[in-house]
Amino acid sequence: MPQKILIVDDDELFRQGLSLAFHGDYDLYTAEDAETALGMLENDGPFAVIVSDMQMPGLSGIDFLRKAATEAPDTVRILLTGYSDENTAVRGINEGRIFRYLTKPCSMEVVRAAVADAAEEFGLAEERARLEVELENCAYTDELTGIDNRRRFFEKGQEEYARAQRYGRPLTTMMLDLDHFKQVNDTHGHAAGDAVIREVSARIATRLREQDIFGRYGGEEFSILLIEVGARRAELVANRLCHAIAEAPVGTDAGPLDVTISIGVSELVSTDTSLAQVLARADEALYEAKAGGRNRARTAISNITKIKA
Ligand code: GH3
Ligand code: MG
Ligand code: MG
Repeated sequence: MPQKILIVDDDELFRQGLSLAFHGDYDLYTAEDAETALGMLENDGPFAVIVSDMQMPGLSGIDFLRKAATEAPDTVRILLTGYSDENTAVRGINEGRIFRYLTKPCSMEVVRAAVADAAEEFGLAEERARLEVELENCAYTDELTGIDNRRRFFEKGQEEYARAQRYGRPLTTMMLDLDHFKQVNDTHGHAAGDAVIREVSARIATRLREQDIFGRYGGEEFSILLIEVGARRAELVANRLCHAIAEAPVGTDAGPLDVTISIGVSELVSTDTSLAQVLARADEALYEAKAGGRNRARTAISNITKIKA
């Protein structure tokens, strides 16, 4: 898709000249005054580049570009000035954060070159922003399953932990671990093991609510934070999750495999001093679930007074 360029100039001949010069290279918009251009910024953007004349009836080019810098900060701005305007232009260049200014009269070739540079600058900034988002996703997302990684789980979990503690709200953690998973790898290969981890993760994710926090804690272990949920309800959820994994075999390239998980559940209590402490109890309960025969959930018993829901 060609980049959008907005030309703002009250000189009709100049606008027509640029329209001809740019024809086919860009998606060109022209406006004869700043007010019209502001409307276009709002309705037709995003624009890669704005080229604005300085002297126009109504809002001046400087004031227009200053507004544009606020309303469309990513759009790269070029100012056209007359020789006599150069002193005033300095103010505009600072205030409107101008990429380049051109002194009129100037040839279409000069404008073309400046717009090409500005459009490239816009493209690079876009690419940088895209990479930043990608990098952030990489840092927070588990590659195999696409769910939150351990780091992200703790970041989000920490906030919820603090909120629940402060307001005395219920909060429950779960630790989940695949049963006899080493055998899956040993018998069917690592790729089949990966497919199992992905499918288990997907089945769990679809059974949680939007507000719950679900992360891959490590290898074949997952962790969950149920927001505004106490141990009693969490137990029901945990049993449902065990069932959701055990009820149907997981399809892999090595054929359908029967898989089960064990879950430890632990509720926040008022004497807890960290999320890690709540998770540690869930981990102990998980070991009880394993010892009790696997494919089941166990809840940590706490003698401490529970937070009321
Ligand atoms: P238990 O029922 O007691 O949990 O037994 P287990 O075999 O599941 O537990 P163990 O901790 O002995 O083995 C876990 C295995 O999980 C060992 C490891 O190679 C495997 N594993 C960890 N991460 C991955 C992964 O990302 N992909 C695959 N395919 N395997 C993994
Ligand atoms: Mg295991
Ligand atoms: Mg394990």
